[in-house]
Amino acid sequence: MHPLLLVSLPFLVLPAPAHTACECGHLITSTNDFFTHRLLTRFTPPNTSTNSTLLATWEPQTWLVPGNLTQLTVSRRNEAANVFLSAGGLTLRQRGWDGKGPVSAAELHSIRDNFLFGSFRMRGVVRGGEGAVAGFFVYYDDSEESDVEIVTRDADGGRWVHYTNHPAYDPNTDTLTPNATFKDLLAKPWWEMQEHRLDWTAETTKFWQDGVLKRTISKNVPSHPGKVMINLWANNGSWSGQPSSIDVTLEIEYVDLYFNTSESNEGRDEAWNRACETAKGKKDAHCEVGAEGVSENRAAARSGGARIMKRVWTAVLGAGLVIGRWL
Ligand SMILES: *[C@@H]1O[C@H](CO)[C@@H](O)[C@H](O)[C@H]1NC(C)=O
Ligand SMILES: *[C@@H]1O[C@H](CO)[C@@H](O)[C@H](O)[C@H]1NC(C)=O
Ligand SMILES: *[C@@H]1O[C@H](CO)[C@@H](O)[C@H](O)[C@H]1NC(C)=O
Ligand SMILES: *[C@@H]1O[C@H](CO)[C@@H](O)[C@H](O)[C@H]1NC(C)=O
Ligand SMILES: *[C@@H]1O[C@H](CO)[C@@H](O)[C@H](O)[C@H]1NC(C)=O
Ligand SMILES: CC(=O)N[C@H]1CO[C@H](CO)[C@@H](O)[C@@H]1O
Repeated sequence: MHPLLLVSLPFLVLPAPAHTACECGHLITSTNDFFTHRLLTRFTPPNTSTNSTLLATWEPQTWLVPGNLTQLTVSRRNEAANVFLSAGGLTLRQRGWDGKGPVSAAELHSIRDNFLFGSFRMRGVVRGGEGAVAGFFVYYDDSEESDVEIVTRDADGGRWVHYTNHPAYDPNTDTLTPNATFKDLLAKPWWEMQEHRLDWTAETTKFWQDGVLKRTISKNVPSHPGKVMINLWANNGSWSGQPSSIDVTLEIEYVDLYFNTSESNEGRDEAWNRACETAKGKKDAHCEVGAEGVSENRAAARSGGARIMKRVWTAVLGAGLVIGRWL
C-alpha cells in the first residue's frame, strides 16, 4: 500500500475545491505572462487535496541511483515511505545516514509530462542537518532542466539558494557554464517557510522568493516540454557533501502551477479552446494572479480581461478555429 494512502487524517476527506473557473486562463500580473492551465495541490487545510487527488497528480519515485567508486559517491534510493502527508503538509524526508549503504531519499514527479512554460510555485521549509539537496525543478533530461536548489551544507546561516539552467557544467573544460548557474542570497534562511517560484518562458527563467524577483537567467533556457519535480537527496558527492547523519525534511504547504502544455501553447488544445469559448461571457472566465501565495479565483479587471481575450483570440485564430464575436 502506498504511504499516502496510509494517512487518514480527517481533513484529507474534505472535498477538493469545487470552484474551478478561469476557463480562459491566467494572467500573471507581475510578469504579464499568460498561461492556459492551473494545477493547485494544497497539502494543508483549508481545502486540502484528497489523497486520491494527490496520487492522481503526483508520483512518488522508487528507484536507486547507483554510486560511483571513482567519484566516491554512494548510491541513493528514492523511497515511497519518504513522501507522506502530515498536519504540516506534504513531507519529503531524507533519512539520517549511518555511513553505510544507500542514502534513503525522496523524489516526487508530476504525472503530467507536457508542461511547456509556466509559473511554478512551492511554499515549503527545509529542516535538518548539513548534507542534503532540496530541489524544485522542471525536467525533461539533463540538458533540458531548470532548478531551484537548497544545499544544506552552504554556510552563512542558511541564506543561500542555487538557480540553474542545465547544462551548467562543461566537462571538457571542467568549468561552470557562465551565466547558467547562480548562487544567490535567500531573504530568509531555508529553515523558515517561504515560497520558491520559478517562471519559465521561451526566453528566460526567472526565480522569485516570496513574490520578489531575485534572478533572471537567459542562458540554456529549456525548450522541451517536461515534468515538475521535487526531491531531497544526498550522495556524498561534491554537490551534496557527506549525507546528513540526521533526518532532513522538506515540508510543503502547496504546489501551485500555472502553465501551458505543449498543445495549449500552440492553441491546439481543443478541449481548452471549447471550454473557454463556452465560458467567455462569465465574469471569472479569465483570472489575474498576484505575485505570491495561493490566489483565489479573481475575475480579471476589464482591461486585463480584454488583454487576455486578445491573446487567446490570437492563439485560437492561430490554430485556425473560428469563434464568435466575443472581443
Ligand atoms: C475553500 O473551502 C471553503 C469551504 O468549503 C470555500 O468557501 C472556499 O471557496 C474554498 N476556497 C477555494 C479556493 O476553493
Ligand atoms: C564514475 O565516474 C568516473 C569519473 O567521473 C566516470 O568516468 C565513470 O564513467 C563513472 N562510472 C559510472 C559507472 O558511471
Ligand atoms: C564520502 O566522501 C568522502 C570525501 O570525498 C570520502 O572520504 C569518503 O570515503 C566517502 N565515503 C564513501 C562511503 O564513499
Ligand atoms: C554573462 O552575463 C553578463 C551580464 O548579462 C554579460 O555581460 C556576459 O557577457 C555574459 N557572459 C557570457 C559568457 O554569456
Ligand atoms: C501560453 O499559451 C498561450 C496560448 O497559446 C499564449 O498566448 C501565451 O503567450 C503562452 N504563454 C507563454 C508564457 O508563452
Ligand atoms: C483517508 C482517505 O481519504 N483515504 C483514501 C485515499 O485514496 C484511496 C484511493 O484513491 C481511497 O481508497 C482511500 O479511502
